[in-house]
Amino acid sequence: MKILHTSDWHLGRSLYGRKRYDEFTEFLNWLGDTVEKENIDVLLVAGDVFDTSVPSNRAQELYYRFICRMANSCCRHIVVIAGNHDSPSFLNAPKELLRALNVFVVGAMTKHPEEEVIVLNDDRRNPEAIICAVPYLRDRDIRSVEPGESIDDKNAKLALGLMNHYVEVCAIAEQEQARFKKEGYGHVPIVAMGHLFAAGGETVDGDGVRELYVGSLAHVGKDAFPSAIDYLALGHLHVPQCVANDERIRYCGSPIPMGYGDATNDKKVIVVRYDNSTPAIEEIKVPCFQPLERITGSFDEINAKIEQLKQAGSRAWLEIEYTGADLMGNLRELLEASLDGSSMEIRRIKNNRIMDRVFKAIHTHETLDDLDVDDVFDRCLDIFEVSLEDRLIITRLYNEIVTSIREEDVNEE
Ligand SMILES: [Mn+2]
Repeated sequence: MKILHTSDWHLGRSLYGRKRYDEFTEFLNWLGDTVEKENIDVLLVAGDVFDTSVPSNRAQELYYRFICRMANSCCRHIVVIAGNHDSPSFLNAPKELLRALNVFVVGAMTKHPEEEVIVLNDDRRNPEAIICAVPYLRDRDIRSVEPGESIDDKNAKLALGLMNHYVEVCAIAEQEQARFKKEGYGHVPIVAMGHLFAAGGETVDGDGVRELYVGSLAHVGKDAFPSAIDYLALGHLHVPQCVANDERIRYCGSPIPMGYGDATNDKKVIVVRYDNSTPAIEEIKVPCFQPLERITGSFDEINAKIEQLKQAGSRAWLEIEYTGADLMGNLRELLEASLDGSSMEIRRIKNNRIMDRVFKAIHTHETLDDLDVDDVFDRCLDIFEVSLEDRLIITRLYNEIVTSIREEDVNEE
């Protein structure tokens, strides 16, 4: 049996206002080809299928078209869990229809943990894997609020709630596993899924990962997961990595870089093969569908780099940071002219000189598009000259509010 683990597609996401449907289309075509070439039996999608809780029709089309392609391929089963960006009720809405195509969707945890345990059968209808499809667990799913709790109390409760849920779901899977053993099926592996921030996880600036919890204490450690799990397919962090050096607890990462800070990382999907009871794990590199280039320097340095990229026939999207000494009000016009005759595009220009000298401390050249909500809040704290000590407390409270707003499922009725 061969399993392919992917996550964090973020279908519908844009980069500085530029839609990225071409990349998503190319990725899903590549993924479909890879599933067929590698003879994948099971596809696991560990959350953040869509970038927003109300995905565009085009993003939905990509998703359903891919599922249809898979339904006619060697891939016998698909399991999809919701991530923190997904609307649980949106993912769940076509659940029963998709079930008919051997696609299992788990949008949210319910009062019935057995609903997260899925037994997959092979061609001869023998059990081949037990999947613990634990979706992203929202604060309100796993934590009861009590008055007068400190932030540390809250975090400890969140981590505990998360651990307990995995224990509960895995216990059901283990019962199934024991039953299969008794019936003579040997060791049927338990493969768990999750969308969470594991302790010590690596993120890079600009990779688009939302801080999930209020502080860092709620990040769960490796020991939060029951030892009966043979492989844990995680989503949420966009840089591929193992948790605490354990090969079997992994983030596959996002298949396309979410921002310039993430552009130099290799993008991957993970293939897990079970011939007997020990898994053989292999990483497959996802090709780069749209190169992103960050250029920093004086006007001449930037131009030299552009010339070099032009010579190489680059079609990169550029993020340019001008650090030269001269004030250049017409920087964009000049750079656009340098790009003439190439298929490169400028996504963003940071003109530090103008910002430093002329509008010192006022961020006149920024528009709201350049900032995210957290940046705006930071600016607000600056303006009110909030002390460092107060800043920490206020920021934590603010993060908690933002998280709860983001976790609200706007489509749910
Ligand atoms: Mn994500």
